[in-house]
Amino acid sequence: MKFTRRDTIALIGGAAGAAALPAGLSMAASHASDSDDTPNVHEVQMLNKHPENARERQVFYPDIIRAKVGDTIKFISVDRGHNSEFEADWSPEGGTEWEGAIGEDIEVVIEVEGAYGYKCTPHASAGMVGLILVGDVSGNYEDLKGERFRGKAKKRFEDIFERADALLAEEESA
Ligand SMILES: [Cu+2]
Repeated sequence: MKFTRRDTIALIGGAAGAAALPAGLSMAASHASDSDDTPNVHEVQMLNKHPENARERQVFYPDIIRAKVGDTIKFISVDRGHNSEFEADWSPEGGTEWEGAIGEDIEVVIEVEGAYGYKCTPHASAGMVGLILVGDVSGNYEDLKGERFRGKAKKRFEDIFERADALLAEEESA
């Protein structure tokens, strides 16, 4: 098999790009379409393995969603055995609540702005958690970051918050 120089560059670019992709980068795509008032649908896959890092097991992908009030989050049961459930302690006061059954696809319309940490009920302490940032998150984002998370959720959230901080800082400077 012969590669042209262009093919090679494309391959290298693709591989390097994939390796450098932080979890949840696809949020950039959903975020880009958020500039108007039309409600958007954001898809989150429930997976046994992270698509770009097989060492990361039990994941929501992407694990950060940037949304606005009225947007729909669609949790897709790609691999069996997972669900998505809101967590009152990780949500804004009076925030939208949801609880999917194990193995069920669910659609959630977020009606209250703020930062929402959420979990897969059986795998929360295994680190299967995610973050949805809806509208202005200044009301509870810092509180959420100060929560005490259990097991592997602690490390996952640290990583998630690092990327979310960068995303919010970027928005502020835009
Ligand atoms: Cu799970």
